[in-house]
Amino acid sequence: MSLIQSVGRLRKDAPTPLYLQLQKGLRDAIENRVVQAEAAIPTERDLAEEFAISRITVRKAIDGLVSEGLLSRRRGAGTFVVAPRVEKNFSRLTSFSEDMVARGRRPHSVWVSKSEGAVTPEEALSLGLSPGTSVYRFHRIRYADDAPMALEYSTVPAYCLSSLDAVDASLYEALERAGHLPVRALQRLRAINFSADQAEALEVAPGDAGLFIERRGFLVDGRNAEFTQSYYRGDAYDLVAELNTR
Ligand code: 16G
Repeated sequence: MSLIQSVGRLRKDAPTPLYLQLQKGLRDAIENRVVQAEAAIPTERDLAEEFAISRITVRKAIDGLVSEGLLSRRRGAGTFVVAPRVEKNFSRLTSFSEDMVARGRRPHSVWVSKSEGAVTPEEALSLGLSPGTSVYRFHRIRYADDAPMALEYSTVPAYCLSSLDAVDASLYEALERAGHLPVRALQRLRAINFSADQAEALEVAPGDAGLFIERRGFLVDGRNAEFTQSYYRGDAYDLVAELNTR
């Protein structure tokens, strides 16, 4: 079904103003995913023609949806459906794949590199490993549906996985299969601005805001299971947590 079909007919004799009728039709279509996130909606001129209403009425309807955060106008390019933010629970130890599935999004990754080697001095310190220990390194761009969400660099001690190729779609699934899923983690977060390379991979503008999250995961016996640095798109996440006084 097209967006226009989904909105249906506007009723000129109804007590509800036309712009509100159009706004509701568009809002319903976006919420029911008749138009996909990041897709362009028809131009104001086309909508006005299609519904036989003035462009001012169309603009008023769209203005409301822009201030609700459902649509965004990009100068010279048109009006687009804003991808909903992913709520990430900051008090639970979950994986990217789990977070996306929980939000009804389809996780997938593009591999930038996979490698195996002896720890570097930095990795030895961040993972608490002796020099010479073997590690696997995974660098991925992580997507929700077709939208890039994060850049991720994970280092995992080789004792946690059977081989470098054990990791396919999800690192945590591979760790779980190997009996080495982290059960506890330390995490820190800070705000960053993306460099030109990072911005290109994440399809945002250089200098746009992002979240840098570092996680160090531990096994039940206290050994290290991962050290991961993630660069999340700032416009894609809401971090939520349940807090108790004690
Ligand atoms: C999350 C974790 C990351 C972990 C990854 C595994 C945060 C801040 N980081 O991105 O540490 O390596 O999930 O995801 O949540 P996967 O199992 O989908 O590969």
